[in-house]
Amino acid sequence: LSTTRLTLAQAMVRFLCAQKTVVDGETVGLFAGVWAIFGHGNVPALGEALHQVKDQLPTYRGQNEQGMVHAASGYAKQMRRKRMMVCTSSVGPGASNLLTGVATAYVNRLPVLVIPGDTFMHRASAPVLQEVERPDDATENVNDCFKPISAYFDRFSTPEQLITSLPRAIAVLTDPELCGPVTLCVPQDITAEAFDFPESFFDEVVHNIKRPGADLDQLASVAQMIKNAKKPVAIAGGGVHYSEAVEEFKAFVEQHNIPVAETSAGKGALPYSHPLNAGGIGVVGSSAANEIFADSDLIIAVGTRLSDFTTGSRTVVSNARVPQININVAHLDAYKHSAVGLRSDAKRALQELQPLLKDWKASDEHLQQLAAAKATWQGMVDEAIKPPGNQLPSDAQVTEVINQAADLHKDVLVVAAGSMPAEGMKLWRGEHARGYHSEYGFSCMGYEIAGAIGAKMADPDSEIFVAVGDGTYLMMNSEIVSSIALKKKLIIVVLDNRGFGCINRLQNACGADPFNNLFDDGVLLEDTLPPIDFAAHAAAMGAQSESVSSLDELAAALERAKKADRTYCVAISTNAVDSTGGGSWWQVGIPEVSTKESVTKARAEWQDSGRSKQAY
Ligand SMILES: Cc1ncc(C[n+]2csc(CCOP(=O)(O)OP(=O)(O)O)c2C)c(N)n1
Ligand SMILES: [Mg+2]
Repeated sequence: LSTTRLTLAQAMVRFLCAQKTVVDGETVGLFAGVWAIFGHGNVPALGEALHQVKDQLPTYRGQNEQGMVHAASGYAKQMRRKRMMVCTSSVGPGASNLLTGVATAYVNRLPVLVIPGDTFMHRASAPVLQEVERPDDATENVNDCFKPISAYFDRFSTPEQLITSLPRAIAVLTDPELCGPVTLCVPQDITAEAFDFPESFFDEVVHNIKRPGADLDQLASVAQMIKNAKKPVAIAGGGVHYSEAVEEFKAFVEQHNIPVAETSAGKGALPYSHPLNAGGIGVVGSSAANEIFADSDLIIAVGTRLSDFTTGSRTVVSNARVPQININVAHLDAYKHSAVGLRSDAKRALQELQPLLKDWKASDEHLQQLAAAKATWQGMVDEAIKPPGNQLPSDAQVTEVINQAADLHKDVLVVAAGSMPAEGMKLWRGEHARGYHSEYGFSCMGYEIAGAIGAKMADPDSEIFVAVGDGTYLMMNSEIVSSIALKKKLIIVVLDNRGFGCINRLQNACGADPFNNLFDDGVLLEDTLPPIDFAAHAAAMGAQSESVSSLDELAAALERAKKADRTYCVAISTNAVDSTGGGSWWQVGIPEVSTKESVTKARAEWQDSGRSKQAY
């Protein structure tokens, strides 16, 4: 047996370099790069190993560990999970800073290989700097917090454990069902220890998308259910993209006359202008989609987690109301809502249903209804994007200006938290499948700018527009430095409504007084907080930037931004009041009793009314 003596870190890095994938016919590394913030937990051994392969597997310095994971997630999402990145941190706070990013990746089922440093296995110098030391358990430390948010977790106590662990890690990262962040904790001492690794461990492996197929009887009964329907509707979830089933999905709905609604992760499955595209489904959806779903007799949900924002807290999508088929590769999703599960890769299921459905079509009346519902919705959209007069512009009007600036056949809009995931869902008019990049699984404030760097790495020829609220910008903006350093140009639009606008609206809808959300309502200061100069802030980190005070100025600024050769930030004051309608009911927890009448009224009128439409 031929062997080679390597440290754990060297062997790990060499193994990662040997993993390949095929993108557009070209064999490339499965791992496109490493995000690293070094400290004593990872610089001596892993730093040394990464330096040796820096031309093959580049290492990038992040500014915040959470931001690094968002960047890696953004890359994997935009690459449709075919390529991915690694994130490594030191021990202690470096590791715990990764956690929010890892949770975001976990919820979004995105592959990220996370390598936090870990404290010494041998414990000769325990406790070490940054160790979380417990009186009751010597084996537990901060890295155990990764367990519930990792798709696979390991912590090495000998270097040869890599030989069994790394193939399992890769199998999870490349599995369509199990996919999520993998955490491999590398204790400071063990990472530096050597072992005689078999040469064959480093043989090249090419990974492809795995396409498990459906049970044949189940496929036949699902086809029969569809043929029995008169007014079926389909949901396109993120799984349609990850399965690369966009073409098959389009052919399926076109051949059978099936109206489509998209989830936040699924948007782009059909071009915005496609006649069968009813828009977004559920809480951030369009009136057209919600209306056509309410009148449907079968829901075919493809590749969706069926979160409350998609299902309207199970009032729009609920098989208590109408039968439902879940086409999903994941067990967890296929059988949700006690629906009829067709457990399969989406592309394969749609291909295999075709010979069973043949020329069957849904009723034409259904399509006429869709056209009418879309016309009503277009009226709401036109109203929402109409120029504002003397008022501050709305998020909707800003979104429309971004639409006009963008090449809708090529460019990308990134959103994640605040008002923009709703406005983007309703109003972004992207015509291509990769144009809408919304992290609306965890809706993590701070994802946007960092995640957008990953999107730019995946789609270098597209302009990446990042729509970010002032709140989210304040929470995490430091990856602007990474975007400048790595020449990953972003166009960042900061919509400054002086606080947490969407939460203030929610608070108001719950019957409460404005409290602790908007700066102008006395957050932080009794009197008014001076305006925050976001443009100056971004400029201080190396971006080009400007503040604009109207939509016309925004349009002109975006033209300058497109011509710029580096990240360009445009800040615009917006109003915190307006939001585009059309969405469905959503369940939140409004107090059952309160001394405030407006609260109990909101409970009765909003909460209880919708509850009656839920199954239980
Ligand atoms: C990390 C994180 N903390 C808290 C929240 C809850 N939350 C959702 S939106 C929001 C306010 C966002 O403010 P801003 O970015 O200014 O957007 P706006 O609502 O004003 O459009 C908050 C606090 C969240 N989604 N993520
Ligand atoms: Mg805001």
